[in-house]
Amino acid sequence: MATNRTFTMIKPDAVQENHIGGILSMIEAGGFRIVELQKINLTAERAGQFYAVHAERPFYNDLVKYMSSGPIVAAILEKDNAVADFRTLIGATNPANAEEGTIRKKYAKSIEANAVHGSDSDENAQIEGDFFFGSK
Ligand code: DGI
Repeated sequence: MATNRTFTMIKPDAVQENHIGGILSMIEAGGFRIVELQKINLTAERAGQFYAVHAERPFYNDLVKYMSSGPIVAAILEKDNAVADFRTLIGATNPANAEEGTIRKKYAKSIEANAVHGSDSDENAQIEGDFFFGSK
């Protein structure tokens, strides 16, 4: 995956509450092109693999349980400066700190149920995109 791509997930609470369309609209309005898109259920095992980097964190078990609690939407997005610009569009991890106009400000319910994931580096964007869509 080229460095002008990032990876995102719409998390279970946002899918459950019918915010797929609203979130994808904000993504497209933000200048991102949706390259790959898939609605899928993560097993606890797969969710655990995806968040393995957080395995030692106290919230890991809750995070795995939450991310496997219902369907998610996984997508690869394309834009110049995709990783950094997407982190700006989604806002802070904790919605209490997310700026006005961000996806998490509008749709996140808590630091855990925070509506969307966005890769934090080009390297992780590649790894995470491949996790769902395979290497292209
Ligand atoms: O890259 P982010 O998603 O913004 O944040 P991250 O990589 O630090 O954490 C990954 C996810 O783990 C985050 O979206 C929600 C969850 N998380 C992070 N910090 C906490 C947390 N969940 C709980 N319950 N408590 C935390 O302090």
